[in-house]
Amino acid sequence: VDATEVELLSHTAKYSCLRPSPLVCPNQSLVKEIDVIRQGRNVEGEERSMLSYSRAISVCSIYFIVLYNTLNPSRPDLHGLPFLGVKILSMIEEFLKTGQITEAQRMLADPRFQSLSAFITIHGIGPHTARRLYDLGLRTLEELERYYEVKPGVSDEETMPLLDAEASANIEAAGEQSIKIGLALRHDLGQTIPREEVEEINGTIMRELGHIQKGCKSVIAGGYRRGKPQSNDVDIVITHTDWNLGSQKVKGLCRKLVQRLHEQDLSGFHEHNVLRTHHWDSLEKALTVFVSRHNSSRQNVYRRVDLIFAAPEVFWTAVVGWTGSTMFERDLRLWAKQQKGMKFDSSGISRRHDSKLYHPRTERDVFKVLGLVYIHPTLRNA
Ligand code: DCP
Ligand code: MG
Repeated sequence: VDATEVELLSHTAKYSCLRPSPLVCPNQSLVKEIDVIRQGRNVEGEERSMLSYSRAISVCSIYFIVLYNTLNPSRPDLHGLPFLGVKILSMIEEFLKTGQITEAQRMLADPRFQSLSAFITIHGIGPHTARRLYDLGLRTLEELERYYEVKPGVSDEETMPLLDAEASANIEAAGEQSIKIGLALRHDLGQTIPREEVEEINGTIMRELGHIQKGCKSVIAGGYRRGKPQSNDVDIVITHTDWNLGSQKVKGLCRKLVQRLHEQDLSGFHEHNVLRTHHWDSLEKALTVFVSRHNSSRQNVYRRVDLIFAAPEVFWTAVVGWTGSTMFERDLRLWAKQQKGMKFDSSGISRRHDSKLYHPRTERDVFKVLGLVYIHPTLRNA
């Protein structure tokens, strides 16, 4: 990388949706160390600071060689790179000298950090709830189990009734229920899902959907689509192949499918989007816990599966919105707003001044409408 190239990068690369970011970064150990500090900010609810570290990680993932040069006086001065402030640069310097960052090591040894990090691994527990539980004096997952009166591995419907529209009337209760499920199934939900099984789950779900509505299609989005060998959950975006009538055909399908999966004993628990207090788009979706029978030698495994239903005219927007990464999505939104006067989210693209809607017919069209060069899903690991 020569000086002009760096100049170019530093000016255009503010938005991660302009940068091809591979899954495996050239210096994983540095990123891992910075990520500890990011996690520390996350569990403490320091969102601005967390975002700075996320951005630094994202930049480091593709610029490691450039960074290295930064610290070598015989190379050009590269302090102009985006999102690498004095503090983070000095941490990187420390890492390159010693293989560690003091602040990260301090954090890893901090009991509060350990408890909060453990708590947020549970589905249904975010940083805010984690701190509330910690303030109640709870320190370990076993203590959480006792607090919520959850018996590990026990997840039958007698102890945990289905989350449905009625439960949603009480967000508080629904949140608690979600945590109980997360705790009871924590050993299953804590395991990652191999690609092969992700594909099998998609196959099963689309087969069941075919019994309700013919002519649907799906794309598996999320980390799977970005090439991750193992996923924490499965994100499936579904639409109908009929461009003109698909919109009507997709309407209400979400509830029907979840109902059917439940009748077939394929779905243990589910939440509808009404339950989501922090939902960021208006698509019909179900956040389910799917009963996966992938490995015949093993028992059923519970897997988190998100089903997202989109009308054909917003299908590719939804696919792009659910492919991630989270940083890539954030910058897509920012780019659209700041540079194009447009609004992008998973449920659609519109022009701000006159609310004109765009209906891209392919994924490349989504990028074109936003004035972006197409980036392959496997290079969206910002
Ligand atoms: N997403 C988003 N904003 C959120 C949550 C998700 O933009 N608040 C998008 C970006 C994510 C994608 O949806 O990449 C799927 O979210 P996941 O949480 O499932 O994350 P991944 O699929 O990327 O990784 P994994 O499921 O393996 O943890
Ligand atoms: Mg996912």
